[in-house]
Amino acid sequence: MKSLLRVALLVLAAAPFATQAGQIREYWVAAEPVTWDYAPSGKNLLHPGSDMGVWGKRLSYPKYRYIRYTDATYRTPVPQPEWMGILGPELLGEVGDTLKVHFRNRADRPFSMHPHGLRYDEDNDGADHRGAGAMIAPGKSYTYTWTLDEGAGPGPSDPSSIVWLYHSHVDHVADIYQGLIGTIVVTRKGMAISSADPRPRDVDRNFTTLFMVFDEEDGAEGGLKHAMNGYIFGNLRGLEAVEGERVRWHLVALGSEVDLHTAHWHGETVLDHGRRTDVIELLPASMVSVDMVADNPGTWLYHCHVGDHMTAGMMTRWTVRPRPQPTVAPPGPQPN
Ligand SMILES: [Cu+2]
Repeated sequence: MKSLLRVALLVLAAAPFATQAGQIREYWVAAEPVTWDYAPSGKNLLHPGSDMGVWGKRLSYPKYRYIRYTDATYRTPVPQPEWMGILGPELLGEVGDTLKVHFRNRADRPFSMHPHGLRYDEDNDGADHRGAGAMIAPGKSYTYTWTLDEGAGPGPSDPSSIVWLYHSHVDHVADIYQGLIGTIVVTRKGMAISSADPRPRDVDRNFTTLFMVFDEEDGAEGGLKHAMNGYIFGNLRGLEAVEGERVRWHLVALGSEVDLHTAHWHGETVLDHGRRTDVIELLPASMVSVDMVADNPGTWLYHCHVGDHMTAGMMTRWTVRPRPQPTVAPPGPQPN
């Protein structure tokens, strides 16, 4: 009897591990030098008759980006949707999962990966010049282990997934202006599509936009690139939904005291934690997830509503395509 009780207690003790153990999700990410172009079309796509003012005088700059690869060979990059622009890969998981991020520094200066919101120990903070992951030298690699515990997941009044920033944290300010920025999306436990696909099942599409003024020329006005995902004057493209889709928008910002942004959608409204609005306020390191039902077909402005940010090109357009109509057979003679 005593041994039976002991077995029962052991089973009870083991049960939480069986149900709470999530997936281990591996990502291979390299920091690499790139040349970034803030307006690949070379044009002001908002006002085709106008130029881009002082901000258009120079458009390409050397930067760094986080690039995701398929595996440990770091040979095959994983393609990203056009709208992601300068953002690094979106790292996904469900509460209970663990992210193993194999970081390789292919740049010429030390960089790191520091995640907001996730659970980590000092070696995996990727910051503060302390711990094994704080400063990865050029040519070196480090595997970050980050846990998606309850504290990393959506709170009671959050939607079914929330966004966190990650960025390099060696030279705190410069690393971010250099372009080493990405996001993590954590889905509430039980809301993932499947164990293989941690995206939330109550959403049809998600977009992430970073509002940030990149300082390319030590504060000179023409070098202050008022960018959405690294693009100015309508050059952020590919934000396209289909009529009727449930769209989740993740909004993030970084930068300095000029980085107070008011993201504004034309054509639709969003639900922000129970509040209905069409403007979301952002400050440096803000992270906000809001929901929209895209039910108004058209091509609409999506921009920062701060006056001098609009002047500097912090604007683009997004599209809701009409839902394809079911085809109806033409009237004709009925078969006998
Ligand atoms: Cu702004």
